[in-house]
Amino acid sequence: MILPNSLYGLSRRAVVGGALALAGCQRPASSQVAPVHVPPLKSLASFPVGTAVQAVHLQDPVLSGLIAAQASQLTPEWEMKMEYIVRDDGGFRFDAPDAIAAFARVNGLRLFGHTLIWYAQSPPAFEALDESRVSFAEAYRNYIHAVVGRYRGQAVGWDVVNEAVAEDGEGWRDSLWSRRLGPFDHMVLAFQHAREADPAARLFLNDYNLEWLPKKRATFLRLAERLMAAGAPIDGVGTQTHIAADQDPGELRRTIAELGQLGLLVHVSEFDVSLSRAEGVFKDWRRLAEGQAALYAQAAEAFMALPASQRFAFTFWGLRDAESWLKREDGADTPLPFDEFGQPKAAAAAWAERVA
Ligand code: 9MR
Repeated sequence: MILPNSLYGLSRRAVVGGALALAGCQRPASSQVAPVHVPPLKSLASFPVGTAVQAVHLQDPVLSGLIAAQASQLTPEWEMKMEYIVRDDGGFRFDAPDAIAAFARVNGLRLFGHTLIWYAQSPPAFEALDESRVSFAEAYRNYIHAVVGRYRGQAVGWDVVNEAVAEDGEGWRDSLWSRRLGPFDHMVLAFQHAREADPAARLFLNDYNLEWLPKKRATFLRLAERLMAAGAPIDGVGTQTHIAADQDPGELRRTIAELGQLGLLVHVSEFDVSLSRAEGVFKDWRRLAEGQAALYAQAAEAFMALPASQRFAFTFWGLRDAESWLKREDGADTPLPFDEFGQPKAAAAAWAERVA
């Protein structure tokens, strides 16, 4: 199958470049980091244990060793998004996502694609489409076909539409995609195109703050039902679960349970528990760390309470605190299961106890 290499379809230059990029992929060196108190997470869980990764992480032998030892599934943290793949001239680049895919293959890990359509990213090449060469709808389809088609047979699933629900839970977000292709129709189309490109990949609707704002959760659940009713090929729902250490555990459990009631696969897709984001000016870090461990336990328990067949994966948004995106907000935050040296924390132990 020949896949489009730009928004406009195929160009010979892009095809040759893509082949060279693939040939250039090398297996990053790896070494094992033995966790001190907790067995490798993936050896305990009966479901896939995911982590977010960037291609640069895989060049670090210690970090890539930790990833290969602990995780059974990889989600590219940003390099499978439009911001990386779509060049300003409408061409596509795949070197970094290919490197992640190669690492997954070599180490026997699953690959999860993230993310096809996201309100937050509308590359200039899409913005500039004037319909003189291809229609917007055609470019949209070309993109999804190229990206999903490239990892066909390897990626076990995709976040097809990310963060579609409005911040306050009132309806859906406005985006380039909703304006050009319709607020609901652009989502249905995205699922259809992804299915055409890889019939075996499991297709997800993914969102955040579902445990924080019950109204947003309700809108998310209704949207998933509406997509199903419209015949969109949706297989699962993802709850990112970027939570703070003072999150109400009841709402966390309810979120995972209510998602399960849709009967679709459930992915805890970007789990982390921020200490810095907890309310309060004078923070008691020791208590917050205890709250964090308790939430790791609650999340694991709620996930285990789902029917086994619906447990798609539980993905941490990174393994070591040092790599967390939340460090950009507050360098003192420690949201992940492993400390900066790759040693498991109390949070990892609490999680591990509930899934074993
Ligand atoms: O953690 C990701 C960060 O490194 C990227 O710069 C950013 C933009 O691509 O995306 C972050 O991941 C987000 C994810 O893709 C969607 N849910 C929220 C995540 C944290 O912002």
